[in-house]
Amino acid sequence: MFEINDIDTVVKNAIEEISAIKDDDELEKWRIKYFGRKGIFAALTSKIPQMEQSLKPILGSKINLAKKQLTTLYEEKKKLLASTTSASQADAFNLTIPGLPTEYGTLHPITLVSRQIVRIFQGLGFGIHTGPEIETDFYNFEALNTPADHPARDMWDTFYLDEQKKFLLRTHTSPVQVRVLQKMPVPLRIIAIGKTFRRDAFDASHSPVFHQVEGLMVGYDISFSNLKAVLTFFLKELFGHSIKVRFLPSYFPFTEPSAEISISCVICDGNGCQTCAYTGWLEILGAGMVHPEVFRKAGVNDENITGFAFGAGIDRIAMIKYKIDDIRHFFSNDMRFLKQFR
Ligand code: FA5
Repeated sequence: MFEINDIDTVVKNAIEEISAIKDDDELEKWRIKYFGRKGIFAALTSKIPQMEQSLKPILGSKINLAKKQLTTLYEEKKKLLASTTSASQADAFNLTIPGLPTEYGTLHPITLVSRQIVRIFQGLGFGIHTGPEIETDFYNFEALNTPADHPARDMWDTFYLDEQKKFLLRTHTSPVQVRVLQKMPVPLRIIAIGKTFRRDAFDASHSPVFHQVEGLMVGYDISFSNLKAVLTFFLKELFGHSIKVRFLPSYFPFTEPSAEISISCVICDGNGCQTCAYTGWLEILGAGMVHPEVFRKAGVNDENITGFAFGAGIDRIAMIKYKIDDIRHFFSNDMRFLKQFR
């Protein structure tokens, strides 16, 4: 039960509360508190039927009066808040406040290294070529002196695209050698950079998708000395002129003779560390003199033409240059990693 005076107390409290209100949210809470379905006025009204008969009309009209008074206050407050908010919004357009910084993207480390390689070879007069990522068996293997029954096919675990094994994802950039020899006149010197694919398990140093740079220089007087000179210059430009470059005999079906080329370890300066497996050397390139069979398959039949070719893994080069211990960082799309390179 309640008394007539209780209504006065409710009104007094409501006026005090509304005058302290500073924003729309508080005002809405106030409205719900007094006028909501479970609000104070609803509660008061619901009690009228239990009141003494003679009091009912007095209480009813007193409640109505109070509601009217508070509704007027509510409307006024609402208008006041609307006008002050737009005034403070006008203040927010302060033209003297410095703007928010623009977020710039960064280049992927593979892109950075690729661009640097392109610059070095452009300086030596090499043209830049590309080839398709989907290749045929002919360009990826057959024309590179690696027929189907050749044991060297085991060097490249291949993603085939059809049951006949005619189409595949190129396992290296070497098929570009054949495509260029077919369409360009000799002498020529080119590099080709792009994605390559192998069914290798994804671990710290292997990715099923990686990047290679291929090089090819062909002419009438190209010898192994040219190969040594060009690749030594390239590696010193890339890693710094204090490194040592080492050539060891190797084997590739499409070059004869073939070489494996290493640089002195840039982490330990050749003294031996975990990165170079305590050998002091890091293997960077495969290379050699173009095999006569590759020239024949590409339709180059002049016996006086010779050339050298090389191929390197760009991901491994980027790992060495930027001291990255896991190739998987390149493919993780982690902004914290990517933002370190500019
Ligand atoms: C080749 O692919 C030859 N085509 C290179 C060549 C070209 C030799 C021209 C002679 C003349 P190899 O299979 O060794 O060679 O691969 C070359 C480089 O690719 C390796 O040294 C390594 O850096 C990189 N590589 C190979 N497999 C992976 C892989 N799964 N993930 C990352 N890098 C790889």
